[in-house]
Amino acid sequence: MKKMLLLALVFVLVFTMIACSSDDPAKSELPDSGTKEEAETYKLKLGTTAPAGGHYVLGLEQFADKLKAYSGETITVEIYPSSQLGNERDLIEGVAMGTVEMCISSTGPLPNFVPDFSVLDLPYIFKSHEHAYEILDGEVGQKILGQMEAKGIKAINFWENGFRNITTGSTPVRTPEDLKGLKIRTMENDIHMEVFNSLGATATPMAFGELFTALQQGVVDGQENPSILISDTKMYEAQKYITLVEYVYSPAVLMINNELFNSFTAEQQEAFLKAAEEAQAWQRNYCQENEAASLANIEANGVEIIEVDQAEWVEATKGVYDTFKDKLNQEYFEMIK
Ligand code: EAX
Repeated sequence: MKKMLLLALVFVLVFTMIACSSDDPAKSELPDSGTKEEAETYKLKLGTTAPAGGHYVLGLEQFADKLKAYSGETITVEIYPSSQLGNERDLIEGVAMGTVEMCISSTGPLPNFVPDFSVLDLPYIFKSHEHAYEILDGEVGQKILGQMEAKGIKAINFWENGFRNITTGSTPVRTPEDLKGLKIRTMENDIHMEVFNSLGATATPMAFGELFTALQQGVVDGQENPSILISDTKMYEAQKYITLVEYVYSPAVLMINNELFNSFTAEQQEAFLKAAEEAQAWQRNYCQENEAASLANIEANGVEIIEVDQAEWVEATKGVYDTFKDKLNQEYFEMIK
């Protein structure tokens, strides 16, 4: 009798196990309608230093629209342009702590959080947009982004800020020597600062939100940024020359608080990543298509365009590599070269 009972028990147990295991994969593959109702709804604040109507914000609007649609309207994003939620360092710290849900920031200040970002800032390390995309979307870029997780940030992907040019107010910069004695605003980035200091200028790090006034008031003689952002922020109103050095490729990283991202359902995470990937492609394409128009707009507003022999600038900035050699991730450096 005991034996029979035991057998029956084993039978029930095995049957239950089979029933459960055959049920599970179907569940995860085909979410039932209940999943959506269970998913929490989110309203995310996203900060950027760049202006409304500009290269980041137009891409972010694409992202917000797609995310809203793909998430079944469970995730909406509110964009706060023009440093309304703080400068890039504040934004990154805010996303790490969860006081700001999301931001997009150029990689300029990121070596202060993850030193391996530095390798991306070396002068003339990227030969073209395509070279940059290949590295950033490949192993090097993805490994560096992954390091942000330890800081509390899920770094999603690289968008475009662009190749950086120099603008000045009263002194035209035609050769590297012309930078001697000029005060040039840079980002809070050791390598960018060293480029200008080593050429005899005084690099003056400053928040982007303070830059326009600083140019107008002559606190600095010039600055460096991609043409598209120079045009978007109307810096031509305070500058007379633009020198097309393209000395650094400036990527931007889309970020979200890591814990917040992990609180999304699997479907919401998938929707989020899909929206981010599509918006990234849209935004890079927008930047490339509007590069020439931005430069034309700068010129139309009274700024002289100065073309340079970039080989001369490559040579003049070579010393920066030696200064930072020991601080760079050698493996990534070799992979980019
Ligand atoms: O991310 O600070 C800068 O010069 C950046 O290019 C800007 O914040 C865009």
